Amino acid sequence: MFQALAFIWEYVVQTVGLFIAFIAAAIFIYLTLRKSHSRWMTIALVAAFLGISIFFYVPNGLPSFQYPFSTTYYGPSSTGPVLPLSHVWDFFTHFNQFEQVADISHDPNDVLPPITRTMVATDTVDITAKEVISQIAPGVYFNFWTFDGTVPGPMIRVMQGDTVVVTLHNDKTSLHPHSIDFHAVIGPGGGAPVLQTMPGESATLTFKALHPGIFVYHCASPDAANHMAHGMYGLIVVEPPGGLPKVDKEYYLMQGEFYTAGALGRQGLQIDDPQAMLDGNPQYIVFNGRVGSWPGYKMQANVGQTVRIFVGNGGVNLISSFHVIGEVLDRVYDEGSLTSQPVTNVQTTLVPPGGATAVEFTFKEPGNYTFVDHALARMDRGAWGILHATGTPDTSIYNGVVKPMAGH
Ligand SMILES: [Cu+2]
Repeated sequence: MFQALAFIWEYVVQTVGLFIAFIAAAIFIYLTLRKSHSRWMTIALVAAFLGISIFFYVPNGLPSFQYPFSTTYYGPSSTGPVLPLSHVWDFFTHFNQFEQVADISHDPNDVLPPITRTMVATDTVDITAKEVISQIAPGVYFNFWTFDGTVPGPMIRVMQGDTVVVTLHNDKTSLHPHSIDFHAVIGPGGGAPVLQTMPGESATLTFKALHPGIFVYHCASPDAANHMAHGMYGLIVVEPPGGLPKVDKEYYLMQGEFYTAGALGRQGLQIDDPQAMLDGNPQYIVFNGRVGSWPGYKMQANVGQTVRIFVGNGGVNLISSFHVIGEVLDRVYDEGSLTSQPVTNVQTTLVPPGGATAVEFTFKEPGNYTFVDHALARMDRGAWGILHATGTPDTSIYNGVVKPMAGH
């Protein structure tokens, strides 16, 4: 509890200041009115003030005991994206038990080996849902809800026809139930009703991977959007028998949004803002859970190497316009389809929320290549990272004097 206060002391100071100012203003207004008006005139003016306040501050009806106080929603879950105030209390009283993760970002180099076999097998997957504290940007703390403690969660890689046995453990320190909806699963809820798991418990789903493709998985515990906006998503790649064409390097990225009550860059522990999520106005738009400028990705390749980037979008609201600055994507597995012919020679490709793709290209020049959501204002909200290529320059394809502090 006291540790939590250390993260939000700026909010506490701000709230106390506002409270003092409000009381002082109320006394000042009352004394001023009493000096120049009769008692009844004062009461009438105070009533008018209160009435106008209610008109402006309670547009959706009377406040209820939830956070935020006045939010309307029509989703199928009973709670919607709001939290009962008891959950807010539970969060602060349980703050000490949350693991504090130094770097929430799933290492984009952490990709499972490609499928090379042609015979089906049984794959065992164990995932732990865990609620942790980490940083979206330096000094900007957030209560991430994760799969295995990173955003995105682990990449799962199986072959078409495989039987997949997934066990979801919900860590005992969790405050919420969690689940997984695999877009690769054929059956109600993508497996979520089977994998709905209370804190400290486990559940197992067995499914057959019928369709090849690059699929998103995500928590679907009510409110699913709210769980995803806390970081609960990942990719499951179902490869055709024999696997994908061989490349030299593979990377794993997922774009996502964070909706904080504090404005962009506000320091300290950030409380999430369900109304901003409903409105589709995130403060942070990032790859792999945190802003791209810090502490920098370690994605390296050599000139002449062909790279493949698996790109997913956890959303929950925004379509990603994925682009690698200074490259043309030789091949794009559009919509994550691994059975259609890849689209060739592409500048920017769309990755919808709950969708994925893979892009491939061969480095021809050394240097930094910044990948972005090409809705470029989103770079300033964090949506970028760097691929670095080493090797010998080829002046026949790129030549000139490079200026300092130029470019993106
Ligand atoms: Cu969840």
